Amino acid sequence: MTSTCASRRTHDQFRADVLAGLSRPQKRLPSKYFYDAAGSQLFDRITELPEYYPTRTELAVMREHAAAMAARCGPRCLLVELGAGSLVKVRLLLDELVAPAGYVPVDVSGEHLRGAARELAADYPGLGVHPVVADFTRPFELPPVPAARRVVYFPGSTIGNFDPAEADDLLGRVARLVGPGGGLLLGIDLRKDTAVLEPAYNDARGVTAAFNRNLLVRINRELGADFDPAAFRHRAFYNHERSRIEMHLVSAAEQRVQMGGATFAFRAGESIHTENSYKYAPAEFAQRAAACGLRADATWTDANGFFAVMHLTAIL
Ligand code: AVJ
Repeated sequence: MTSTCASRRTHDQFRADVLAGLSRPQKRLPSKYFYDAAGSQLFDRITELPEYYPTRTELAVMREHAAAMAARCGPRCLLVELGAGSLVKVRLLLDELVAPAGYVPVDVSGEHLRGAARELAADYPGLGVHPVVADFTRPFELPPVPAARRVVYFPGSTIGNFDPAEADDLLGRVARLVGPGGGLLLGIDLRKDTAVLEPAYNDARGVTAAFNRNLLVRINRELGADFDPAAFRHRAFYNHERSRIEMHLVSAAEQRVQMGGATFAFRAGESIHTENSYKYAPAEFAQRAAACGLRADATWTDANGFFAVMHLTAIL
């Protein structure tokens, strides 16, 4: 039972999630599966697009306020990053931290994680780097590294991809993971004009459309489905009522898709909901976090108020 290897378990979970998602009245697929090798490359291209403001704005906020953020983290902290991303942002923080006790990147992709950890360790001699291969949307344990304080770093506004109940659950688990007095440094994308939001997810070059469709390409390759990605149209719009960008793949025609023994029928115009990207107001987010055991005590934003990095402290 415990001998099943991690990649096998991940694969089985992927299959189960896809089957369950496509069996619902409103078909859906979890956005965490966007990031295979091709999807990660497409996401990197998205971050460079003129319309996609979040990454460059967050980087600007980090560059300007890294010293203040590091001061909040305090000396000898153990920095735990959820998702081992590009490593650019965490370097800005590491450059300012006073005698960090260690760096723990947590990521599902063991390969990506080890590569990133090695790269970072080479540039920060003396820093203990302890990668943990885990799906951070589920409970995981930290290596027993002595530290003055544990701080979780969760950049990129990935929290926005969680539904409110899932986000609350994650916030609660982070509070328990860092313990009373521990911290969370979090990137969140803020509410703004639809005229700014919608183009960010409907870029002129069609990179976001390719990123969205790549999920079908991945399902074909890894789960043996027979999706025709070209028969699905990319659609992204801002849902005001729920303060979120929704991404869908809309079937251009009536069609059937096979996967394993199962068949999924699509009406013309029927969609698969592939992602939510929630946008928050800082005060509202702080209120939600407080109910999950985290008190917001510092917020840094850009001049436009497009993006915020928030520091929160776990309370008893
Ligand atoms: C930054 C990874 C959270 O919601 O903006 C980009 C991913 N989806 N374009 C976001 C994404 C479509 C994304 N994250």
